[in-house]
Amino acid sequence: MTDKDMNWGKFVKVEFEDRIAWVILNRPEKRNAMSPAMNAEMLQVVNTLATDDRCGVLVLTGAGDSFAAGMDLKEYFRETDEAPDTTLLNVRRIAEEWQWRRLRDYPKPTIAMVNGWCFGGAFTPLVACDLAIAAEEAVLGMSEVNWGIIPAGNVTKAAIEAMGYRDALYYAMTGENFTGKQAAAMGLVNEAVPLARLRERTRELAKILLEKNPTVLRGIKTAVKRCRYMDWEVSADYLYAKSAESIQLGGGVHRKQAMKGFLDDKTYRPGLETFKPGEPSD
Ligand code: ACO
Ligand code: V55
Repeated sequence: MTDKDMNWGKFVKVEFEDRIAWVILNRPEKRNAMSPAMNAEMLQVVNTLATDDRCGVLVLTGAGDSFAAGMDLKEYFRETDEAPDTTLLNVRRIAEEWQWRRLRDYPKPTIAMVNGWCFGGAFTPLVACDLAIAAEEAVLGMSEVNWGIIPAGNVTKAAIEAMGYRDALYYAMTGENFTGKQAAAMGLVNEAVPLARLRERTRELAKILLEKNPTVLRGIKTAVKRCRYMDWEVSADYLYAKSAESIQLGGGVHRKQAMKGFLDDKTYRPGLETFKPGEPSD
């Protein structure tokens, strides 16, 4: 840990490496089970990094051998069972605020790095991240059925968003575990690599994203998430408007430079290389 790294409290660690922010659920002795205290810290972290220049890409992962073993069954569930409903609602609100509401619309690219155990409630932030890479050896499962509960906290929504209909029903209904390798085959994560290569591959992907125009990237990921639930007519209009917005927000300079580099100077082929800020010069 360098002096630039941050401890946000007791249960979350953030390490900055170039412009990658490694956000680490850090409660390994409890398999990173998400307690109300951890959720409160995570909400702070997610909010802070959204406008912190040290974060160009956010990677969400877990300390030790777990990504996260779901919600904390003691502190998040049992200890709030008898709480007033306003307290319960507040505890839930804080969890969902970071786990999907903010993360799904995050202004920067996000990658979930599934390093190990990933159960129940952990599916929500996993799917809320734009991209996901798992260790082949990781073990995932919607274990709610084994607890006698329906996957809530938007776990069911997350599952059907990223898994096929049959797989979502199969794994939600059986509670059967599956590996990171299977998760990749199902499309729940983009790819799976051996655990020994996980960090290296995630870093490589983060660096690809860091080379892109951040304004344009923000427009692109938002467009994908919004268009998914629109019809073709609305989507076409939305994308024209979004495209104009992106050009106005700064993407226009890049576009101009790329056109000049390709059409006039013959120095740039966007089909074969990525944009480097300031290149090609005009
Ligand atoms: N909530 C609270 N505590 C947990 C959780 C959890 N979700 N997961 C693990 N822990 C705690 C254990 O109680 C234990 O605490 P202790 O050391 O104080 O006794 C500690 O973490 C270590 O757990 P073990 O079970 O001993 O660890 P092991 O490596 O053998 O197994 C595994 C790991 C498979 C993840 C196991 O802990 C497990 O099954 N956890 C529950 C997974 C789950 O079903 N999560 C909830 C899904 S439902 C939902 O999220 C809504
Ligand atoms: C679950 C998860 C939650 C929650 C209630 O089924 C239930 C899991 C992710 O948060 O608030």
